[in-house]
Formats: sequence, C-alpha cells, structure tokens
Amino acid sequence: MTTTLWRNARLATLAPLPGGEPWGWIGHGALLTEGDTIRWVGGEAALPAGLQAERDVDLGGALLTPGLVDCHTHLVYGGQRAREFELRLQGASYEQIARAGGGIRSTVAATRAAGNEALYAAARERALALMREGVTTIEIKSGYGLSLEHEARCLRVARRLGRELPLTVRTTCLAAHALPPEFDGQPDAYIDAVCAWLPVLHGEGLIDAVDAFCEAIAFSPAQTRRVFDAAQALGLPVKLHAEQLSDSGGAALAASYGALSCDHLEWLSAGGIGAMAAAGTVAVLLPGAFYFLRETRLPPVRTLRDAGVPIAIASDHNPGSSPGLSLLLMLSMGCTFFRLTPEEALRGATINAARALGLTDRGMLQAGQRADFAAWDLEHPNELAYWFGRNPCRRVVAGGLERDA
Ligand code: DI6
Ligand code: FE
Repeated sequence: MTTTLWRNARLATLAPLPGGEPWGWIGHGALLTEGDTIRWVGGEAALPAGLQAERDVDLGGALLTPGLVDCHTHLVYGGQRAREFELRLQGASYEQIARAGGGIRSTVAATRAAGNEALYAAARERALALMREGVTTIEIKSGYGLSLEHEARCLRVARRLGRELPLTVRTTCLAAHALPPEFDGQPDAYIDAVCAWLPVLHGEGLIDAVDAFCEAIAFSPAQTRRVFDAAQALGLPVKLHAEQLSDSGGAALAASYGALSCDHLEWLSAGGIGAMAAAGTVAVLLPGAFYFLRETRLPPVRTLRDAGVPIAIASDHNPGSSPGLSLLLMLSMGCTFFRLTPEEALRGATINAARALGLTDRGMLQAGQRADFAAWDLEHPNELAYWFGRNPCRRVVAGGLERDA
C-alpha cells in the first residue's frame, strides 16, 4: 500500500487535541496516509524522525479539513418541480400541493417513467456537484419509487454511484415517504407492503438504514413504528423525518429505537430532545428545506446544544423542498438561520454527519480514520460558513486517492 506524506498544510482536524484547540487546529501540519487510512497527523516539526513515505505532497500551506459528509439527500429521482415552486410563490402551501396529489407524488410518477440510465445520469450530475465542494461521503434515500420494483431500481442507482464515483454512498430505504396512488385510502396496507419489501431489498444488499416520513401529510407514529419493527428485525438502523411541519412525537419514538438520527426538527419538543440525548441520536438540521419552504419556526438549536445532542447539517437535496446542491451553502444557512457557530456548522457536515450515518471511521483528521480530506483556498476554517456562492475547494482526497472533482 502506498504511503504518502501530505505536508505544509494548516489542519482543522476537528479531533479532540490535548490543548483543546478550537477546530482541532494544527497550524503547521502534516498527515501520513497508507492506502485509504490516515496513519499519523500532527505538527510538521513533530514528524517522526526517519519517517519514509513513497510519495511526498506539498500542499502549499492550504487549509485542510476532513472530507465533507452530506448525511441526508434524496438524490435519485426523475423530473423537477419548478411549476410547484411557482404555485407556492402564488400562495399555495407545500401541504396543499401534497394533499392535491402534486408534490412527492408527481416526482414518483416522473421517477417511475424514467429509464435506469436516465435516473443514473441525473443522479450522477448531482453527486458530482456536491463532490466539487469537497464532499466525500453522501447518504442517498429512496422514496420516489414507492413500489418494490421502483424502490429497488432507485437504490441500485445509488449503489452504482458508490461503485463508479470516488465517493462513499450510504443508502437509506425511505419507502414510507408518501402513499403511492395504487394504495389510495389504504395507508396501513401500504405499510404492510413496505414491511414485506424490506427483507427483499436488504437481501439484495441495497440498504444500510431505514427511514420514514412521520408527519400529518405522510405516516403516523403507529405506522412508523411498524416500519421500524421490520427494520429492527433485520438488524438495520433507523432514522426519521420528524417534526418538520408539526410535532407528532416522532423524535421520541425514533429515539426509543436507538435511531441514528432525527432530521428536520423545527417542531421538536423538550421531550423529544431529552429522548434523543439519552439515545445518542444525532439531530440533522436541514436549512435548505427551511429556506425553500419559507418556514419561520426555528429548530431548538440552543436546547439541543445544551442537552448535548450532536448536531449535523445536510442538503436534503430533493426536487420538492430543497433543490440545492451546495453543502457549503447549508453551512452558511445553518449559521445565519439557525445560529450555529461556524465551527458547529463544519462539525455538522463532517464528524456529526458521519455519526448520523453510523460511521465512526471518518469526520476527523486523526490516525486510524479514513483518508478523506479536502484542501481549501482559505485562511481560516470559519470562512467555510462565511462565503456563499463561492467554491474555494482546491483538492480532494477520497480513500487516500486524489480525485478530480
Ligand atoms: N421531507 C422533505 O422535506 C422531503 N421529503 C420529506 O420527507 C420533501 C420531498 C418532496 O417534496 O419531494
Ligand atoms: Fe428529506
């Protein structure tokens, strides 16, 4: 395995260092990788004497951070919903459009009509856009197929992205996203079907986690519970779209299953926060959906922080509520809208985002972690949340290999 010494960098390691420096800061740093793993990180002056690396890369004083992790996306779908955006601008609400059969259902129709190659090509373009900003790991949810055949197709596209791009892809089955037309008026029968599909999809190796949309316009807590029971029986971790538009107690329910994350959370209650803190569930905040749906209710960031709940941020990329492809913009919005600090925002898109996916091998620059990192043309890591509409990413290393995007 090739060993590489990456020298002359300023490191925001995000690791807990002995001095407790903010950002895990190392001013004149170096990093040794072997294959896809980081073997050593520290000050360049402290490099072990006699250390021999096959390659030596001078990073020219660049700022280095862990590779970014987008822990909540719905990247695989057909069509787009710009017309619905126009209707919402004229006063229609997201709920009204959903209840009138538009919204998610219109994307389901477009997704089912799209061929495998078209679905793959569109999702690949979106993944490349995220990657250009230093993203090295993404989660991709299904949820626009809503039948065994079409959920499987979308999840296969997600797996193929992970095979063909220099990117880690984690897949989540979100079949309990909306009621498909063929189950109109029969949500419980649809949940029965979803529970029967999970072993099939899992048997094909297509899912890493199971999610549901627990909301008045989607599925009830009781229906969510049934999906989670089926996931648990397969040993699959769960996560939940919870408390986005109302407080249905979904977060506490998910936490009782040891959920990896609860996502959205604008309407999260104190009880939900306590349950998440006790279970170690990550709070994934999605400022893109908050922005695009012009929400006004803020997630309870201060209480989450005080309760010690790890906070992540993600793009929630999807055609209906967050058609954005910039995780850096989410860092900016996480600070301006939700009052995260820039350091919390970066931790939210690295270490805490990795935790929201159940990954402990990435998110920090530390010996033993996966060699995923990004070099930025910036003086200070707080600039990652400061600029918007600018991409300062200069180089990306994923699994120890430098890639183009
Ligand atoms: N919450 C969301 O914001 C997205 N899905 C979900 O459960 C929206 C999906 C869409 O409108 O297509
Ligand atoms: Fe979502």
